Amino acid sequence: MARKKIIAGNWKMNKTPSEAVALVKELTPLVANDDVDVVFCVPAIDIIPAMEAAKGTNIQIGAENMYFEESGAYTGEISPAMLTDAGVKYVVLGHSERREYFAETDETVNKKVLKAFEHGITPIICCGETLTQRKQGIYIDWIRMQIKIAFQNVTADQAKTAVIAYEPIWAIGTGETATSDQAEEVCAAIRNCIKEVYDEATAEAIRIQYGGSVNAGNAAELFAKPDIDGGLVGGASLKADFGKIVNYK
Ligand code: G2H
Repeated sequence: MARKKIIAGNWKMNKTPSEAVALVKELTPLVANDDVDVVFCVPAIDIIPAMEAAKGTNIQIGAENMYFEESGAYTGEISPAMLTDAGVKYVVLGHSERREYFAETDETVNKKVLKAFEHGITPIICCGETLTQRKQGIYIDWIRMQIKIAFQNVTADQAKTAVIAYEPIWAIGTGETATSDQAEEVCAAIRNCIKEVYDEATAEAIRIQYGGSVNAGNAAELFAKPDIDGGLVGGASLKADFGKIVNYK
């Protein structure tokens, strides 16, 4: 069965609540495409106003992070129940910026992945290598390790519904995109890793995005690759270009 593409914006730390509403309204007619799942992953404070603005459209609102505990004395964190109560269905987990600036590890990503599934939230699990790791030729090994740890104790039925975002760190926000062949090589290796950990059916069902300077000019070539099921888009998701990415065909 063909996998439905999923194209998600990752707004990062951009847009105030009123700006978020304006951007959702501006992009709504441009991203109206039911052939793909369209998700806007927005800052926590923007979730409710963005959700309101997206009501009745094909846009789904996601979060950019979530904590792995249910509730309690974790100042500044947001819980899975807070997200589900607001209607959130997707959460980005383990983005390289969270790993770099907020000390996230493969182990905390795994805890968050398990908690997201427990609450019926689909995790968009990020992985990716540094330029040094790529040059050293260890990038596939590195990503396989990230995937294996992120999926520890995740069942095959859960894994089938997950989204993985392959984001080479050297291509994030740099304007330097991986070539479609480089991206496909890693996405295929990720699918193979999922097949080894689970089975063929799980590997065929799971959706794998590419992320890293995706734009209106390179989306079609990237998304045409057999193992790339869409994209996680940063900078270009904040402007009208996102409409062109969603309608890449
Ligand atoms: C990678 C990506 C979105 P950008 O972080 O997750 O951002 O498209 O700006 O490289």
